[in-house]
Amino acid sequence: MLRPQDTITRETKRLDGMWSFTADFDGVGRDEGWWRSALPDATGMPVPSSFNDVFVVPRLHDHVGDVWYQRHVFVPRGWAGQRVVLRFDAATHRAVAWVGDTQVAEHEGGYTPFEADITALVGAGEELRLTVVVNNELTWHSIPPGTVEVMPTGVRRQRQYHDFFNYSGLHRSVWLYSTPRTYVDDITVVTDFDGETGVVGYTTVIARPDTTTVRVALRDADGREVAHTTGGGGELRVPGPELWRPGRGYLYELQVDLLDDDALVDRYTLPVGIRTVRVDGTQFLVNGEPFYFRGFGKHEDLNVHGRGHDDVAMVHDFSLLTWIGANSFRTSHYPYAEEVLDHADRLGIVVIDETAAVGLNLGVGAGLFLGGPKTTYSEETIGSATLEAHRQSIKELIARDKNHPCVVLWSLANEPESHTQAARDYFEPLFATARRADPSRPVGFVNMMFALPDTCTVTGLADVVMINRYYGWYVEPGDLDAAERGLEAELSAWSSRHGKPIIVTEYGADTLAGLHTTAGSLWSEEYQMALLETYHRVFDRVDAVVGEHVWNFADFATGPSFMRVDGNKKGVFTRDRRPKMAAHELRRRWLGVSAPDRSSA
Ligand code: GCB
Repeated sequence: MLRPQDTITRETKRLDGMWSFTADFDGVGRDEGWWRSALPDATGMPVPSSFNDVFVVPRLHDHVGDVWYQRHVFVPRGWAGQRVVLRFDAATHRAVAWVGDTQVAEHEGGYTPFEADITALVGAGEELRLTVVVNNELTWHSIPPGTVEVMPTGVRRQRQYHDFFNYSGLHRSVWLYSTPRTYVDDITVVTDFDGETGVVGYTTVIARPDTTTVRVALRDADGREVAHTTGGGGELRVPGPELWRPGRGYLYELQVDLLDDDALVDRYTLPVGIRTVRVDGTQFLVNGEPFYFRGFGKHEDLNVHGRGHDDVAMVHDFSLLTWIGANSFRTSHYPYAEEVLDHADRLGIVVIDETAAVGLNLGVGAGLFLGGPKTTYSEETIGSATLEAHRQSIKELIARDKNHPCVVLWSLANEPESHTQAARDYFEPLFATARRADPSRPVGFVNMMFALPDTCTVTGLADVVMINRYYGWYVEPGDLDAAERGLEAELSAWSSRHGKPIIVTEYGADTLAGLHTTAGSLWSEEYQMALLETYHRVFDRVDAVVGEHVWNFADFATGPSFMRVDGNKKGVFTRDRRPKMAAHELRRRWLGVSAPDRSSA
C-alpha cells in the first residue's frame, strides 16, 4: 500500500493535532449513533498519541472498550475533479470511521494502515465531519490475543498474554489526500545483481488504466537519471550501482509516471535501495556478504506519548542506536510507524519486521500468571478466526513494508507455542502466505525456551533461527556460570541440529538504573553488564550465531504484574533514554570505544 505523497499530481493534508475525544465508558456510543453529531462531553485529545497517559485519569488509563475521536476538515478547493482519500496510519486495535453520517471504513489490526475513497461523499471546498471509534479490546480472535473480563462492578478488564502495556488510540497520522482519478495504486520493487549490474525489477498496479502508459525513471541521490523504461512492469539495469549497505543507506529514487499520450496523469516516487538478502547455510548475507546483527528489540514506548509516533523521539532513538554502535533492531512486537522504516532506510539500519502476533502461548501467559485455558491452539482459544486475523496481519505488513530496503527478514510471531503438532499446523499456512506475498526475503519467527532444538516443530519452516533466551535471569537467576554453560550447550544444539543462522533476538536482565552492588546482585547495573558479557563470550564461540539483539533498547511500560516494578526494566537505556552502565559496555563491544567516553563519536 503506497503512502500519501505530494507530487505534481497529488496533494496531502495531515490531520494531526487536537481532535474532540470522548471515552465511551458505558459502551453506548454505537447504539446512540455518536458519529451523527458533536461527541458528548468531549475533551481535546492530541493525535497522534495513546489516549492512556495524556490525562491524569486512572479510569482512562485502564479503559477497555471504545473511544471516539472527531474533527472537521476542509477539502481544499484545488482538489476539484481529484480522487479524495482518507487514510489512517494506525488505529489500535480496530476502528470504524464515518464521514458525516456515512460509514466509510472499518479495520481490524492496530498497527497497519487503512484507507477509504471518499470522493463520492465530499466536494472540493466543502467541510466534512470526520468521526472514528477506536476499540482496544483483545480477544481470542485478535492479533495479539487476549480476553476481556467483566468485573462484578461492571468494569471491563483486559487480560493479555504479552509483556507491554496495551496502549491504544490513534497512534499515527491521519491523512486526507488527493490523487487523480486514474492513478498509480501500487508499486513493488525487488532488487538484484547481474554481475556488476544492479537490477531493479518493478511491477505496478494502475487503477483505471484506460489508455495510459507507464514510464519509469531511476535517479541517483544527486538527481541524475541512471535508467528508464516504459511498461507496467519490467527491469531497470544500473551498471556499477551504489549499493544500499548496512551503515550506509544509499537510496535511488524511482519515479513512476502515468501518461495519457504524452500528458502526465499521475506521478509517484519511491526511494529504492539496491541490495540483496539471502541465507546460505549458517550465514545471513546482505549483498552477498555475511552480516552480523548488533542491536536491540525495541518498543514504541515513551512517557506520556505512550505508543504515539513522534519524530523527535524517533530521531533521538536512532541517534542513540548510532552512538552505541547498533546496526539493526527488531520491531518487537508489532509493525512500527512507517516513518521509522523510512529513517532506517536512510541511515542504513537493518530491520527485522515483526507482526503483532505476540502471546500465542498459553503455557507462558495462562499457565504461569493468569490462570484460564492452557491449550494454545483450539477453536476456544487460538483457532481458525485467530489464524485468519494473523494471516491478514502478515499480508498487510508485507503490503506496507515490502519496498523498504532496511527490512531484511519477516518475523511472523514472537514466542508462540512451537513444540506441538498443533503449532506446526497453525504456522504452515502462515509461512506459505508470507512467502507468496514476498518471495524475496527470508521468513522466520521468534522461538521461546519451551521449544528446544529437538522439540521445536516450527523452525523447520523458517530460514533462520531466532531465539529469546533468559539464562541467568528467568533460568538460573544470578548464576552466570550455569547460564554460560546452558546457553552454549543450547546454541551448539541449534547449530548442529538445524544448520541455519541463529539470531539471539532477546537476552537481558531487569536493571534498576542507579542500583549498584559490589556483589553484582540481580537488578543491579553490575549484573546487567556481567550478564551481557557472559552471553557475548558464548556468541563469539558459536559460529552459527549471526546476531545479538539485547532486550531491550529502553525500559518500557507494562501491564500490572508482580514481576514488574513500574514497567519492564531490561532497557540498556532508561525510559527517558539515559544510558545504564551496560550501554557503555555495548559501545565498547560494538564500536571499540572504551567506556565511559566523552568524545563526540
Ligand atoms: C520475552 C518477551 C518480551 C518480554 C521479555 C521479558 O521473552 O518476548 O516481550 O518483555 O521476555 O522481559 O520478560
